[in-house]
Amino acid sequence: MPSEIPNSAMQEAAGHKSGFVAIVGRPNVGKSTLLNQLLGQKIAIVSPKPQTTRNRITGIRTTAGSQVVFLDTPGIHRAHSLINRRMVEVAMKSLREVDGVLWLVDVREGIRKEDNDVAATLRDSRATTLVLLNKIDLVSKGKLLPLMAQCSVLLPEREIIPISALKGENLPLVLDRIEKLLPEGPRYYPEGEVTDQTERFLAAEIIREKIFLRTREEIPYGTAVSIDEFTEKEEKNLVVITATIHTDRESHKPILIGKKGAMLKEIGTQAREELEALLGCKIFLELFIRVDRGWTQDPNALTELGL
Ligand SMILES: Nc1nc2c(ncn2[C@@H]2O[C@H](COP(=O)(O)OP(=O)(O)OP(=O)(O)O)[C@@H](O)[C@H]2O)c(=O)[nH]1
Ligand SMILES: [Mg+2]
Repeated sequence: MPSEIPNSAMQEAAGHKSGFVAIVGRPNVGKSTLLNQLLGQKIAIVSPKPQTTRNRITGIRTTAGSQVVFLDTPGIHRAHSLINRRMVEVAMKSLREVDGVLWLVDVREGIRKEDNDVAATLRDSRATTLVLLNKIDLVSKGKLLPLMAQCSVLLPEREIIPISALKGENLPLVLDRIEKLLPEGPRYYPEGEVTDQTERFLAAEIIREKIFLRTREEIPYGTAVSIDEFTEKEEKNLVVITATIHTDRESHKPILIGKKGAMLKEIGTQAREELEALLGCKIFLELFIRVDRGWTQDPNALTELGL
């Protein structure tokens, strides 16, 4: 249980259930999409590219009788670079701290080597694992049976549920099973709190998502976003945000700026519009680009950028 949770949150009626549930799986299987759907609100960024999520993202779902704290995690893969190794560590560490695990497999991709490693960890875990075969909207039902058989060999006696995180298919069943695995426990967070991420972090993530959606090849992977200023001007219902996009190569800078600044402008406009909807106020967003050669391989730079 996180130590910062106040005692006042512990006053609960008997029979109340609560716990922590990690969402894990290979990159791009739909973990963040699932988190957002289970919460009914977007709190984790999503893109068609693998390795979009870099940190552990907390999402809280409160009902009359229960509270689940979901932990969305970076995709687990055989990582070589330092940044990717750190991301995989975040995911593997999350597995040790939870009551339940949602293990996602992309039905089009099936089981790969990396999945065997995770399955081995889950076999020994005290957490209840649900195996979720995701993206069933993309394949015919007949394709599911061999994969289900494979999963039941890898992780015997775990429930396997085919879902579509994107379309919401079978998610009520998943929520029902999560409710059943939760131990009795208090409400850790006040009702209405959906995440413990700061507005600064959310702003940096939303900018990073727009970069992931708009740039190609290695550019998104060499990019990080830091927030330099986040000032609320209450009298004007305005938030002033200044952010820096860090790129690890000089040659990426002109691409991120675009012709006559078009790319940077588009990233900024899209991020601003989403932030305005999220925070319910006007946003003044200014973006800068800085070349930080090799930051993805530099332990200190990674720590500074929250990785
Ligand atoms: N058709 C379909 N697409 C999906 C489904 N779930 C997720 N996707 C898509 O798959 C892509 C990856 O989704 P994410 O939620 O970012 O995946 P992730 O597992 O969080 O990825 P990483 O953070 O990179 O590990 C996005 O383009 C999603 O729209 C699904 O059920 N059906
Ligand atoms: Mg993700």
